[in-house]
Amino acid sequence: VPNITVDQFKGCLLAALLGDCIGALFEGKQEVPMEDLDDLFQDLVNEESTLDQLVPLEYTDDTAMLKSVAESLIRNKCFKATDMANMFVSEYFESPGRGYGQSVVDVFAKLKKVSDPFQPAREQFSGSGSYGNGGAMRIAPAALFAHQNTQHMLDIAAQATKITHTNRLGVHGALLQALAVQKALLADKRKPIDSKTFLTELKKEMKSIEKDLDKDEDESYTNKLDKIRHLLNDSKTSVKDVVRALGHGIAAHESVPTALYVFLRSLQPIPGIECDNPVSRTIQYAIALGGDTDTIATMAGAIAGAYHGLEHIDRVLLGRVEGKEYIEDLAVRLFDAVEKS
Ligand code: 8NA
Ligand code: MG
Ligand code: MG
Ligand code: MG
Repeated sequence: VPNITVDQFKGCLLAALLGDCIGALFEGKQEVPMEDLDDLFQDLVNEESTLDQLVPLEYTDDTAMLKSVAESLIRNKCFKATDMANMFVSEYFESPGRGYGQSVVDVFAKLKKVSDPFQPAREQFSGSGSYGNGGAMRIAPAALFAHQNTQHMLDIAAQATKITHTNRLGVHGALLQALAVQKALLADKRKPIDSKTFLTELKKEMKSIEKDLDKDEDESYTNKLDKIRHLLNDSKTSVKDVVRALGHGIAAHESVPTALYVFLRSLQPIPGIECDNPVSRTIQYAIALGGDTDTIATMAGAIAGAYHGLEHIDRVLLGRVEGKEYIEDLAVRLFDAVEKS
């Protein structure tokens, strides 16, 4: 059994924070020029740079909701739907300007009035539920909290997602993200990650989660995992290839597999990215893909941070973002809650 450390919890949540805050500078841009982005990152990691007027970079909905997931699990030592829903609602109404999805705000308004915390989410999109990536973007604390028991983790992750997202694609996207964070956390650090094995094991889990799906359903996460493997096999894979094959949008199925690909690709150097810190590289590459940059960078960051740990969080980069002390303390309290749960 691997020895999981509090520094991995810190790495996970701090890298998620970095991805959100830096990614938010580019959210919605269809293309992000590699060279400009590399110049920005060189500046951001340079203590002497004159970027001070730009900082602190503010976090968005991704981190705001992640905070609530973590705080609710810490306080209750288990998942409590009403409590987590209340946390989402009060966080949103205290700070509504953090770039929430267009439709999820209707859920928050309705949650104030109903007693069933799952009802408003079920009513979204004429009853089909949201397939946005808002469930997956905030799920890392649930993966850390329940990493010792996969079934328990998947159960908590599904429930935590269904407070706002009930569409199969939204829920299963959060489950894939949780599994990826758990796997990165538990990976043997004495040898490099074998991407093929990593993906094969995730595919086994997702096959079982998607067992009721039509075999040739194109939008299955099982199929996406095969696409990730193909892209990793080709050393000439470009930003455009990745976006074409996996997407970079606000839908869970067009961003969660993308984030996983970004993590695995960023284990090695990437042409056009100067920085050799693997966590910073992960975040930079996620942003280079454009689209929902904050959310893809936060998800890729969470996986990378759980694997690489606090020692690979660039302190200068971290100095530029809002909420770093709070998130580091949150990681400590989440780690303590695991030991007591
Ligand atoms: P959400 O649940 O409001 O979903 C986001 C959007 O996805 C909706 O507004 C719809 O346009 C679309 N959508 C989701 N489900 C369906 C469906 N069943 N049928 C048709 N359309 C659907 O919000 P969320 O919490 O999932 O957030 C997702 C993303 O939006 C996050 O990146 C978040 O940061 C936010 N956001 C994104 C951008 C951007 O430009 N990429 C900008 C601001 C906010
Ligand atoms: Mg956001
Ligand atoms: Mg946003
Ligand atoms: Mg986003």
